[in-house]
Amino acid sequence: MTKTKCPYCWTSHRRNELHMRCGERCEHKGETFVERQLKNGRCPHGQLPQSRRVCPNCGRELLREYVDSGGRNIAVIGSSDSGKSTWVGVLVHEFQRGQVNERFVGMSLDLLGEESRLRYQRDFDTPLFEEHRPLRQTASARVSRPEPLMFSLRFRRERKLGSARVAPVVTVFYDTAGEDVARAAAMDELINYLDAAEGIILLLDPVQMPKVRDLVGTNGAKTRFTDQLHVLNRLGELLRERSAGPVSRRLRTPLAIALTKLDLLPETLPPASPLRQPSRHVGVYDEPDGLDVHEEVRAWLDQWYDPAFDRSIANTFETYRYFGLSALGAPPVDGDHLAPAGVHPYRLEDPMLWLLARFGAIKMMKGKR
Ligand SMILES: Nc1nc2c(ncn2[C@@H]2O[C@H](COP(=O)(O)OP(=O)(O)OP(=O)(O)O)[C@@H](O)[C@H]2O)c(=O)[nH]1
Ligand SMILES: [Mg+2]
Ligand SMILES: [Zn+2]
Ligand SMILES: [Zn+2]
Repeated sequence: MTKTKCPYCWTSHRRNELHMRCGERCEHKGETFVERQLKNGRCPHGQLPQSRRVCPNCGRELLREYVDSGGRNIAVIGSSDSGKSTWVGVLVHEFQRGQVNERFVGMSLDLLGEESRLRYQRDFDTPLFEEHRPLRQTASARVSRPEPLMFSLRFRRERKLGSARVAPVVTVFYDTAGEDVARAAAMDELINYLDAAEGIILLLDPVQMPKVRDLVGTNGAKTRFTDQLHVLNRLGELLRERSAGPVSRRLRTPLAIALTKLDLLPETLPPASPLRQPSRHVGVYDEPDGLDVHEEVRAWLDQWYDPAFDRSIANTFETYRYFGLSALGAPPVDGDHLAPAGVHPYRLEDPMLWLLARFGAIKMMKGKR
């Protein structure tokens, strides 16, 4: 029987272990009981319960769409300032009404629940697309747990007899604070969260790599600097502690590793680089394009960062893929203003499309065109 992972506290529960809550008319209003205590659709006190299921561990309500579809959790991690929040913020926008939306006909993205909608509006959409300013640093999980951003994605599949809509993929994003990933103690707190993830997206900030910094300078920006190799090793260590199998086995969770802020790096990319071309994922995930980029970024990391990085990943993860992207398309003017031309991402969606293809939500096109 499939289990439901609570998107708030990351514990797993069987479907019939989920709780329900007594309704308005019950004198025990607000109390919870195990779903199987339900008799003829009524709570143990004989009244109509609230319809939403409740997590037995943390007591928070689970959205029906999440429970029914078995939501996929995607963890977004990376060192401070690597661009995690900006990536999430622009991604949702692109899937809703940007270029990605145009390239996947019939696709729709809906934020699920009031909390996700309000938070996306307040923390992502308003600053980036209305006030045209960079995002603020994400609060540490020591202060508050990373709150999930939940949305459902629907794709239309072309069939011989017309098209059919397929079941939605409910996705939950956790945008962690980079400062937590750097601190070992805080990272331990993130372990449940990483353990619950069905896909991990690790963002790498090129500006935090010494050779790149010498080349592009820091534009006067404050230099927060974390060893990204350390982040990766720590991630592998923590996931391994949890996995049941022998320690030598590589981890199964698919890992997408994306180099961010490509707009700062044109000099480091050869003229024929696939990273200078727009992505070819139109209606499907184009695997040859994905592999071209993968090899390119691997070589780039060897040259500009550290060959130990790829070795470390290959030793730790069974399935991984490199990406290169820019969420903003151009560097911000300063801490309060994005580039005047606005937000023009490129290859931003690639890691997400790769995971969706692995989840079977979109088709993967394997052959050459
Ligand atoms: N040039 C460029 N800068 C970017 C891009 N994406 C993000 N940035 C900048 O990088 C800085 C960090 O971005 P955030 O999205 O806040 O990074 P974060 O990983 O969420 O940081 P924490 O919340 O501290 O962990 C901000 O100043 C962004 O404006 C990009 O695509 N290009
Ligand atoms: Mg952030
Ligand atoms: Zn009751
Ligand atoms: Zn919970």
